[in-house]
This record gives sequence, C-alpha cells and structure tokens, in this order.
Amino acid sequence: MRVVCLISGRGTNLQALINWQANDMLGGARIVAVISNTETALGLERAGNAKIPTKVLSHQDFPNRSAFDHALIQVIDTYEPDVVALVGFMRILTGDFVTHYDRRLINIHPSLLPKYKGLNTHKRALEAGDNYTGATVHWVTSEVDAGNVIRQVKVPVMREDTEETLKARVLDAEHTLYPSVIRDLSLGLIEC
Ligand code: NHR
Ligand code: GAR
Repeated sequence: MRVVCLISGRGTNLQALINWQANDMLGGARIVAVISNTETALGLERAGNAKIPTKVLSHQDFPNRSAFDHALIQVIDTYEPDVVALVGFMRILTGDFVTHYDRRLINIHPSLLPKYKGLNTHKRALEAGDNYTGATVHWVTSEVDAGNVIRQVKVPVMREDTEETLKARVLDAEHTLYPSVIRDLSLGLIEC
C-alpha cells in the first residue's frame, strides 16, 4: 500500500510513521513520498533522513486554492498512491481534490470529533472544562473534519493543563493512533 504524506510543519506524526516503518510495524504500508506546502517544514528533514523522496509545493505560488490543489494532484499522482495521508497538513482542500482521492484520503485531527472541528482544539477543550479530549483519524470529505471516523483515542485533561501540556499529551497519543490505522488499512482491517 503506497502512502503519500502531506505535511505543513514539525512532522512528529510523520516521524512516528517513519519509525514504525523502520521497525517493520507498518504492515504492508510504505511511505513513498512526503509533500509539504511550506519550505521550512521540519518534517521534510525527517523524511530526507529516512531517504523518503520529498517535494515542496508552496500554496503562495498559486493564485487561488483551486490552482494549488490541481498542481498538488499532479505532483501526488506521480507517486501512484493508494492512500494520501494528511499528517499535520494545514491547508483546507477543495472538493475537486477530495473527489479525486475519494476513499483514499485520511486525516488526523487533535480532538474527539465531532467535537472541535477546525483549529485551536486544545484551547477550546480547556475553555469548555472537558475532562477528556483526544485525537481522531477520519476519512476526508469536502466538509472539513466531518468525514466518517476511522478510529479515536481518548486522552485525559488534567486540572493544571495548559494548551501546551495538553497538546503534548494528545500528540503522544496521536503517535500510536496514526501508524496503527495506516497499518490496519494496509492489512485490509478497515473498510472504506
Ligand atoms: N480539507 C478538506 N476538504 N476536508 C478536511 O476534513 C480537511 C481538509 C484539509 C485539512 C486537516 C484539518 C485538521 O485536522 C484538514 C482536513 C486546516 C484548517 C484551516 O483552517 C482546518 C482544518 C484542518 C486543517 N486552515 C487554514 C486555511 O485557510 C490555514 C491555517 C494555517 O495555514 O495555519 O486553509 O484540523
Ligand atoms: C497534530 O496534533 C495534528 O493532529 C494536528 O497538527 C499537529 C501536527 O503535528 N493537525 C491539525 O491540526 C490539522 N489541522 P506534527 O506536525 O508534529 O505531526
């Protein structure tokens, strides 16, 4: 199962996937490329260190979302992916993009969806006084963070938590959740 990862930033989730792959824990999945919309994403270095091909396609070089997304499709398809994984990818994708990768496109989101779609999830969980938050892997549809849930993991909120400490605890849980879902997809254990 050929997996193309899209990133925007630090890439700690990407590192988790790379580590599972290096330890033969990713089933039949193989990360065949990492593509970033920002040149400075630390995740690009992580991919380079693991000898995984990388590409940068900056959204700033395109006049609008549609032009960026169509160029992104062209680049991604050269790697012939079975699955495209958003791994901390921070650009909303157009309906055309989502349709093109129908049943092949997944995302990890740092909340227990349907709670807290969009950005600043940890801040909102803290402000709401939630005792639990978590992370969700879901199929991507044109409506942001609204596609069917594949798997979730629950994470406790502590009384003393700040946005940073909560984010770190959720991120830690994400680092097992996303690799396990990609492994299970490759093993045919997850329905699309
Ligand atoms: N695209 C579609 N069509 N559907 C989804 O479910 C998507 C998606 C693109 C990204 C990840 C998502 C998340 O897990 C994701 C899911 C970015 C934003 C956002 O508002 C919202 C949700 C997600 C990712 N991005 C701003 C934008 O204008 C830019 C913010 C920035 O650059 O920092 O695209 O949370
Ligand atoms: C992760 O918490 C991921 O769930 C979240 O960004 C972080 C990326 O961390 N994704 C989104 O918020 C998508 N909008 P990483 O770059 O270290 O993997």
